[in-house]
Amino acid sequence: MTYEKPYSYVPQIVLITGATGDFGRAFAERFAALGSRIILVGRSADKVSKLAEALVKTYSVPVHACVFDMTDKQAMAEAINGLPQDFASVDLLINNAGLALGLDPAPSCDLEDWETMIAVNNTALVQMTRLVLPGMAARKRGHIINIGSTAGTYPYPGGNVYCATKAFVKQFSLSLRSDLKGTKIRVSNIEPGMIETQFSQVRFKGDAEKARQVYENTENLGAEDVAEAVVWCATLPPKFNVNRIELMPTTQSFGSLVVERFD
Ligand code: 8X3
Repeated sequence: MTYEKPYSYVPQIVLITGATGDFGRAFAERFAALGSRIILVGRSADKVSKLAEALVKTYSVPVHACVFDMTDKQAMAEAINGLPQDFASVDLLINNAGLALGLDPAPSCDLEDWETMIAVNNTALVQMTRLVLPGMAARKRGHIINIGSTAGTYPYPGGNVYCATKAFVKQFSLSLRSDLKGTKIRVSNIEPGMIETQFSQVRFKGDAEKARQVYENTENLGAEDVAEAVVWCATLPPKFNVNRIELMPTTQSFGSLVVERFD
């Protein structure tokens, strides 16, 4: 029996959306450490260029910075279609950009929050995927890693549209696998549960105290733990496709279904 070493495959060009968030930075660091060329996509020119500089300095890898808002379809198309030649053959796309906004019950929550979540978590994700796929298919090489969520499987009060967007990401990932038979392109959906990041600050719109309470008095996972799962999937030999990984802190588990009781 032969044993294949970990990291038997290293993606050469890795494109990461939401690159300056906690997950994005953790992914960028791990792939840069493996020697991959990195394409960073973020909204803030300042944050993207600072991260690019840090990666170049620490890991001596080529980094290309793309600055656009994920909801700007035209800017996205221009940036991806105009990638410099030495970054153009993306072989790992990490669709990481995404967010949760609000935790109010459906009848009272903000419709614009719903629209933003759908625009970023779903519409932008499919647009980015569609831009990158033809090149991967022509090269018969590529991997799309979507960052889903346990929320795509397990609903919770106030999760409403956020949960629905992540269910979309799960099914889109699985459906892509059907379409991509014969192309050698891999697709994986990584589905983290509660992870201590800026996620809750964003969800609670800057309410630091509410965000802090989500992670208090327990043992949390961090972005680097999710990066571990992403790197594992991406560095398996190309014959090995991980469809889904659902992960959560050991301290998080399931509650029972609830029943409405009448007085
Ligand atoms: C994050 C997981 O449960 O906080 O996607 O919505 S949860």
